[in-house]
Parts: sequence; C-alpha cells; structure tokens
Amino acid sequence: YQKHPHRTSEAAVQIEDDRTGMNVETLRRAFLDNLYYIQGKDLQLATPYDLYMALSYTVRDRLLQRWLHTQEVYLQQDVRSVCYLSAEYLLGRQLGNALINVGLYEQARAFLKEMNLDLRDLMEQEIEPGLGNGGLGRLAACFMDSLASLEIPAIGYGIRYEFGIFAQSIRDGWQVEQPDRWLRYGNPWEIPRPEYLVEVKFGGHTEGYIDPAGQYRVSWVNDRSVLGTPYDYPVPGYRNDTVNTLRLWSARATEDFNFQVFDSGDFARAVADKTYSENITKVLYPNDNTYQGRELRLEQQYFFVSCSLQDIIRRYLSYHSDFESFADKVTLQINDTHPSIGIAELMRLLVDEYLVGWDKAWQITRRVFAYTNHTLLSEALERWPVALFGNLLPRHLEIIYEINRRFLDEVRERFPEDEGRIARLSLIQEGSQKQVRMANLACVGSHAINGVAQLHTELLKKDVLADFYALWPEKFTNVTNGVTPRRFLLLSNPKLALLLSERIGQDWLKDLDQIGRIESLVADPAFRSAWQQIKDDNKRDLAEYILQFNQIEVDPDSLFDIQVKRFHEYKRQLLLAFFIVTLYNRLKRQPDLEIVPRTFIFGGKSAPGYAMAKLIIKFINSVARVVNSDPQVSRHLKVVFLANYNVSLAQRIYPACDLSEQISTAGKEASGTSNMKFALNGALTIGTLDGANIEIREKVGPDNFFLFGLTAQQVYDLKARGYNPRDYYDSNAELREVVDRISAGGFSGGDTNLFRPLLDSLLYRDDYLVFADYQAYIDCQEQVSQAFRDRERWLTMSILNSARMGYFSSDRSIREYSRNIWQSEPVPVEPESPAIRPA
Ligand code: AZC
Repeated sequence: YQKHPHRTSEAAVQIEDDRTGMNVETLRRAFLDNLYYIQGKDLQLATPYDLYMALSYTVRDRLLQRWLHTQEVYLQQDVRSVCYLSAEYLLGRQLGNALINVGLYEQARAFLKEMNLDLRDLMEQEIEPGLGNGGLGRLAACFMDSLASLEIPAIGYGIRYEFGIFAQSIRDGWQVEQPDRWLRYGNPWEIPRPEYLVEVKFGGHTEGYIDPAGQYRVSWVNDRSVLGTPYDYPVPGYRNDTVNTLRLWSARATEDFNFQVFDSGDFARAVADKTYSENITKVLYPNDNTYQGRELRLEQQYFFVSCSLQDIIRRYLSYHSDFESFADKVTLQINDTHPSIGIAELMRLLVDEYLVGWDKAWQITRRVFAYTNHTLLSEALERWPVALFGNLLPRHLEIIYEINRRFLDEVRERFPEDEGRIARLSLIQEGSQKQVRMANLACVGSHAINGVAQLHTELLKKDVLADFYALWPEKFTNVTNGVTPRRFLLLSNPKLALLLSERIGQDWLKDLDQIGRIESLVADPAFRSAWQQIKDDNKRDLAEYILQFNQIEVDPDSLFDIQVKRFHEYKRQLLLAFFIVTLYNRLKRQPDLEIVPRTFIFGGKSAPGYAMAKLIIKFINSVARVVNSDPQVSRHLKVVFLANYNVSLAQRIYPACDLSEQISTAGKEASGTSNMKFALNGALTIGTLDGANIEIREKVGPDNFFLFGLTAQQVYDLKARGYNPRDYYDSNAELREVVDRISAGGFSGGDTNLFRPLLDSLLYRDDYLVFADYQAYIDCQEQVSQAFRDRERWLTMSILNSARMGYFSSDRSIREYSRNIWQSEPVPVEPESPAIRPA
C-alpha cells in the first residue's frame, strides 16, 4: 500500500460499497480506485482528463445500479413505454448533469476540494457530445431529462455519429469547420451492447410469392446489409431512482458480406466495402432547418429507424406472442420527419416479416406513431426523389404507394372531384422528378400531429398542413416547447439556483411553477441586491472568458446584448448587426453622444454550405473589428463573436445576459428555446411576435418584454401586396447610411465587393423583411436603453421574467405529451436496497 496510500486493507474488500456508496469518504476512495485501475494513473501522474474520467466512472457506477433496477421494474410491470425517435440529441456535457441528478454534486465537490481539485475544472475537461444541430436536437435532450425526472418509462433512439456537429473556428472573420472527434479519448457515458445487434437491409428488389396458406406475399431481396450495434447512455431522472436509456446506433459492416469479397481475393474492395457500410453513422449532417437530399442521409434515417423498430419489436415479443397489445405497450414519437420512414418500416415488418394482415398492421401503425413538426420553412420539408428512394428501399416504396392508393381513395370519397386537393395530399409529388413527401407520410401514418408553439401550430393548420387539418382536425394539437431547469438553471447558474433555493426551497427544480414564489420578493432589498450581485458576477465570468478567448476587454457593467443561435437569414442576425452599425454611425457623427454602453455578443454556427449565412458571420466579425478598434466608439460599444457556440458555451452565456435577441421574421421561427433559457436566467427579451416569444410575453407581461415588428399576418399581407425593400432604403436616412457605409467598404477595408451579395439580397429581395422591421427595431432598442438606465426598474423586470417562466419547463411539455398524445403514466422506481444485491 505504499504506492497508493489512499487505499487501506479494510477498504479494499468493500467492493459493493465502493461502487454504490454515496458518502464523501466512499466516493473519494472509489474515485482514486477508478483513477488507478481504469485510467492506470495515480494522482501524481494523472492529467486533468484522467481525473475527469475517474470521476465519471465513479458516478457511472452509481447510475448503473439504478439503471439496471429501473429496467427490471419496467420489464416486470410490462409498462407502456414512450419511444422517442430522433436523428439528433444535442446532449451537452454529461458529468455535471449526472452528479446533479443522482444527488452527488456537493459530495463530489467536497472530496475533490480536500484533494485540492476543483470539480468545475474537471467538468470542463469533458468533450460534449454534439450529436445535433440546434433547437431540435437540444429539445430531444431536454425531453429525455424530463421523461426520466417525471418517472415516465421511455427510451430515446438515435444515431451515434462518430463525428458530431463540426467545431467552428474563426479565421480572418470567416467560419472554418473542423471535424468533431469527440470519441477520441474514450467515452465513459456509453455502454456498447453488441448482443442486441440487428441487421438492416438496403437495395435489391422485391419478389412476390404464395405462402403455404395460399396468401400472396412479398419478400424483399436486398443486395447489401449493414449491422447496427446499440450504445446505451444512461438518462438519470432528477433526484429519483429512475434511469432511462438513450440507445444510439452505430453501423458496422456485416462480416459475411465482406468475407465473400475477401475470399474472392479482392482485399482492398473488402475493406473499402466495410468502410462504406460504416460510413452510415460517420457524420452528422450539419444543416439546421434545411434538408439535405443526399442518399447517405436517407440511409442514416432508415438505418437508425429500422434498428430501433426491430429492437422495440424484439423487446415486445419477449413478453407477448402476438401484436394485439403492441399499441398499448408502445408509443412512437417522431422528432420531425427524419424518422418518418419508420411508418413504412413498421408496416413492412408487420406485414412481410410477422405476417400481420395489411388492415390490422395499418391500424397498429397509426395508433403508435405521432409526429412533431418543427418548422414552417419550405426548404426544410423532406422530399426524396422516387428513383433514389426506390433504389435504396424498393419494398418501402411499394408500401408507400399502397398506403397512398388507399389514402387517396378515402380522400376521393370525402372530396369528390377535387383533383387539386388530391394532388396536394398525395404522398407522391408529381412532376418531372417525382418525389416522396415525408411530411405527408408522417401525417397519414400518425394519430397525432403537433407543432411546438401556439402560433406555429396555428400556422400549420392554416398553411403548411392545411389540407391534412381539413381531413383530420382532431389529430392536431399544440405542445409548446420547454427547457430543463436542471441543466439550464441549477447546473449553469449555480449562484442564482442557490438564491432561489434559500428563499423558496428546492421544489422549483421538480415543479418550475414554484419559481413564481419569488415574485413576492421583488421588493425585498436583500433579495434584489443578491439578484443583482449574481448577474454582475455572471457577467464578470463571461467577460473573463471573452478576454481569454477573444482578447477583447469588455465592461461587465455595460448592457450585455446577446444573440446566440444557428446562423440563418430568417433569424435575422443582420438586423442586430444593422443596429450596431447605426449606433456606430451616430457616434461617428457625434462623438460626444451619450449612449448606454453595450457589449454585443454573437455566437452560432452556419451550415457549411450556406454561403449567405457564412457571409453574415464574416460581416459581424468585420463590424466587430472596426468598432472595437475605434477608440471613439469602443468606449461605448464592443462587439464579440464567440467561436464554436455549443451547449457548454450556452450554459456560460445565458446566465450573463441582460438582453436576449429573439428577432426572427414573424411566422418563421417555430418556437425557439433559447428565448426560454435566457428569460429563465433573468434576461429581458427584445423580440417579434414569433414562435414561443408570444407565449413568453403573455406570461411575463407586456411591460416586461420589448416587442417590435410586423406580425405574421402583416408579413403575409405585405408580401401579398408586393414588398419593395428599396422603398425603405429610399425613405429611411439612417438605414441608407448603414447600407451605404457597408457598400462603400466601410467594414471591408474599402473592398466594395465583399458584402455585395448581402446588400443585394436585401435591396432586391429581403425575403426576411430586415428593412421593413428596421425602424421599429431601432426604436425598440431605444426603449431598451432607457429601461437599462433605470437599473432598479431593469432589476425588477429581470426578477419578474424569471419568476414568470415556470410554464416553460420541459417537464410541462412532457406532461402535455403524456396526457394528450401518449397516454403514458409515471412508473415510480423504488430504491433498490443494497442488501439484496449479491455480495
Ligand atoms: C427548430 C426550430 O427552428 C425552432 O424554432 C424550435 O424551437 C426547435 O426546432 C425545437 O422545436 N427546428 C429545427 O431545427 N428543424 C429542423 C428541421 O431542423
């Protein structure tokens, strides 16, 4: 015991306790044990990453016992379970969340402190799993957290991308992408389950045959196949004994397939084919809100959906001998249309593989599937060319044609001689290049269709899915998004969380409506000053980060005005950039102008192929350079672009924000969720009547929200009348000054071409009405400045914003899904007594 003085001979035999014990001393011992026996290091040799790994294994051990037990309970009680199908899970770092949910955060901090180690430093070591693009993926992660916290039996299914969302760096103001090699140093949060391997077929053709009962059937003769290995991630509920599973599939070549080629002597091709199969789960497509019509993407979708459905059926059939109660035991939520091929796949499995009759199979399919739509943008609607689809999935194409034939017969009966309607509803878009419309498949194959905020659901009914609404109004519901207060308040803003818990207890963590109780403290001087102090501290922390990573000194006392989200024209980062240029112009015109000092902070990635969004990033960085290096201006204003915006960075940013920019063109942002995270952390919002902004404003009160801009209806009307952005340029002097300065090369070192595409798109099209909303936005920002001058008033508004955000917990969203769509109930898991565990 010389070499590892932390271990004593008595302690060494207490294996059970070392893996499950929750007290500080046991944890310390377990941590050192894992460091030694898993990382192969002692404290002297350990790198920070080793320490992170050792702590992660220590926490994982405690999760495993609860995890296995939860699964036992689910199996014994043959529970109804929610299967959430999503191509993306933007999980964020796992360690801090696991510590918090299992109730070990303070203990871990304590024993690490005794060893002169800082828990936060260890947590910073983790490379976050960035298996998603933006809001849709992060929503799936929040939902997994809420399902477990509400004790609802659930399993998330998705893809274990070897490369998640690319890492962004900024070079000369431009976005540069690097591969995200997140698995490089090993991943303590996953357990491979090769025993649940499944095979997924691709290509080939179909053949009809007569079965022994004289029944005509179809079999799919594929020409290749790929194996799916599940990797399980524990999803612990907040302070309960539930640990649900997130099961992510990884593609592996089928051995026999490769051996055939190998035997024929073509070694190189055998290896190449193997790599080809494994390509399926290599990389996440980095598009947000635009669809990528690449064959590999469809392969990814089919791959993970087929793996998941086979897995679901395997588990179901281990307890049932037919499909009679399948729809009672399983409900499948599809996160946008990415998994909608599952509707055809379940039909194929039931009809072809399990010999269930078509009508019965269709009845089951429709009962189990429910579809969430996340966008109104037509460029995001998935449509696959029939030829491509048929080559990859010949049997599914037949099934879709059959579904379509029966469906359109039904429509014809209800709406005779309405060929326009038939054409719009058809699963197949006719034309020079026929396409399979995945949203139509999702609507036809689901019993429920939901949007993610009230306005969004209304627009789905009125516009994008109007024909389906006319057919089946009862299928449509709204479930407004929410966010988990565990990660986005407790973990990310520990000081504010502590203040809340000191004043109103800890109930808010499980029931966010309780946060409303701080409203009665809004006039309490001690509470107010604590609130202000915390915001100031958080701003100082972010200022330090900015100094470290951007070498820009910002004033923590200035108004932190923040827009972080994916770059997209509809999100209108340009509108904020134009406001900055407007202020710049004013200061150049009148250097002694008194303005409220602001620090503008941007962050976000652009899809690598989205040239305009990349140019907007370049533009913002160019404005930043000019503003920050002009002493006349930089006394008042700083502009910062934080590279590689991700969940970890988001957790630093939200708590430090004064003003949250939610300025999308009305009718374009389905919901937004950063709007919720900012306001929950006491930021005020400047925003349009779009997505969930509308509901946030209703809850926090119009006096505590800076509203501007056209409504969705006004946007629609303006476009219908014929929108001419040039009129705004001609009639608005300040807007013209902004455009002219850019045009003259004011932010491009005299280069008048660089930002030409950007200006042209505004002057000649302005699809997202930047010019139309410019003046209203500038005026509204003036109100913001006025409000910020009165710090007491601002503080009151900040407290009221947090206090009134209870509704926007993802727990509330999940309760609504459970009640209105899933009909699922909590199944509490009692703590398993360590005494009954084998010695
Ligand atoms: C996003 C929406 O743009 C965002 O408004 C919403 O909050 C989020 O989903 C969660 O619902 N949509 C997508 O990311 N959509 C696609 C198809 O990528």
